[in-house]
Amino acid sequence: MERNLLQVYFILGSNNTEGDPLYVLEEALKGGVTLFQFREKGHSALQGEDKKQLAMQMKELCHLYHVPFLVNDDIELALEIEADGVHVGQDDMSIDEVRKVIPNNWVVGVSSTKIKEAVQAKKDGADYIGVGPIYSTNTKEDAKKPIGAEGLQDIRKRVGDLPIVAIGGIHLGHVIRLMQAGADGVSVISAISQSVNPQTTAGTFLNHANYFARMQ
Ligand code: TZP
Ligand code: MG
Repeated sequence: MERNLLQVYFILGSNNTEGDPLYVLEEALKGGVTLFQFREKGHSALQGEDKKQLAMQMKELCHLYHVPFLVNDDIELALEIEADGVHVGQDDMSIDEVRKVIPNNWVVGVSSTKIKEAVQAKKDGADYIGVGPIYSTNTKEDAKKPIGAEGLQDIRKRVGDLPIVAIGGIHLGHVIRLMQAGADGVSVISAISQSVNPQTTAGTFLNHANYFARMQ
């Protein structure tokens, strides 16, 4: 995959904002997020037809702004609504199983907290890995222990040029440090979804990522 897509990777589900998730998403898209993942999980998560309707509307919005739309975990839903890819965790379907049922050109991402998981994901042919949690987060209830920028750096050393996006507790002030540690970009939920101005926040994330790129 084009690694620049990972620069500002926004993730959102209906319970990550008190507002209208479609409004938050469109603001974030206007601000310049580069990739989007629909992650409908946890407390009061939508299911069935409601989940599908929201996903379809989000996909349409993303495509309006030429941003690829990925689905977390739910391969069936991703196929039904013709997403652009999927993201799976360590406890979800294996990459092999996923690849068997999805179109060739889809992006497949895998979560990795440890070196071993990251190395395995690379072997299995993941397009990118989501590495974290980097910092502590209140967004994911069952999040593992944070690995810090050092943990990210250790993983980068072991996976060559595999595209990496850092995730977990990330705010604007972390971007440069995490890209120095080897991330191609940052993945955030609350920093954008809980922002009073998601558009400005997304735009500032992109400025930070671009600033780092220019310094290379
Ligand atoms: N995986 C590891 S941490 C996390 C996920 C989905 C939550 C990230 O949310 P936030 O609000 O950016 O910390
Ligand atoms: Mg999962």
